Amino acid sequence: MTETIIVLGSNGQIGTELVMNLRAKYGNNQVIASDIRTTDNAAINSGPFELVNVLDKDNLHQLFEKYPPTQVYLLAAILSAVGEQKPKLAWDLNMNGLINVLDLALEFKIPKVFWPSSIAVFGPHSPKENTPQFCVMDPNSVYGFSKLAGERWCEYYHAKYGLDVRSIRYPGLIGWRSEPGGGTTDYAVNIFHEALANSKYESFLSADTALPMMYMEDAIRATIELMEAPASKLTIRSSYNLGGISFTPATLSAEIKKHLPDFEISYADSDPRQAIADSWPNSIDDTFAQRDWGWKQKFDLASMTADMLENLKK
Ligand code: AKB
Repeated sequence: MTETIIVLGSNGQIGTELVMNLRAKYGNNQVIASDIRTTDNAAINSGPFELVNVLDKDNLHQLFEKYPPTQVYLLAAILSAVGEQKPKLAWDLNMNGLINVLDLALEFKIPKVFWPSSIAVFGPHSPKENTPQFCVMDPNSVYGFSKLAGERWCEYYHAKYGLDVRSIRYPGLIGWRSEPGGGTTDYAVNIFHEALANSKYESFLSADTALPMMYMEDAIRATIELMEAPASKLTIRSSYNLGGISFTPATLSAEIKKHLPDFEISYADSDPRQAIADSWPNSIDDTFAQRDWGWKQKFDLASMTADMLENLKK
């Protein structure tokens, strides 16, 4: 079957890399990038692009009529840090954008939908270490509870209407091709840029704040592998835990120092993102992803750091 794939929110951190990878796999014209704004990013502009606001259902309807999709990836979202500054907007976009797409997926009989969740669905009473797939979840950021509610909607549309919607709870994502936008884990990307440009970085998270992270190459591969897995194998229709690499700003900076001995890290006195990070897990158990669709992570802290620095130096 020839695929027609629409990526909504294509210009962000994940979208940019996902569009590149999907175009390499399915052909440039088969992957329609779309966002609320245009971009000068060559990867996005290497194939069809449409301006779309996911909160405008008519707009989405026209897009799905123009390119009847076989797969839709909904990536448009407001992340954790910006979500605390604009709570109502974050709720509106993260929730109503999803419901618009789920409804239209039923109307257009779209075979597969992907929607990203996050480690932000966990909260202060969730187990901190090796956080399991199923446990107490009491997220206290707007982003976190919008993602948790979104997971419930995905599972509901699957159970009630048979919609094939698939999801991953992404850890913090680290890549050299695209910049993060407004998250709590952004320090782990910014640090590489600053280390190379200025040999120093002030972390907004404290030295010992451990968070689950993942190299973008692994995250994109996980996304495509999940979308290619036989539906019959998938037992989780809320969102799959994905473990990644767990590290602190101190361990990341020690790893960077192995390559850039002059690099120095310092720590901000206080930052609102610290409270969000403190409510999230230190590490994640992803047994279900391993068992159901054979997930296997490739990059560890050492190989991710070496690859980031090598590519950013080019
Ligand atoms: C954020 O920090 O908000 C995101 C996430 C972990 O979902 N990167």
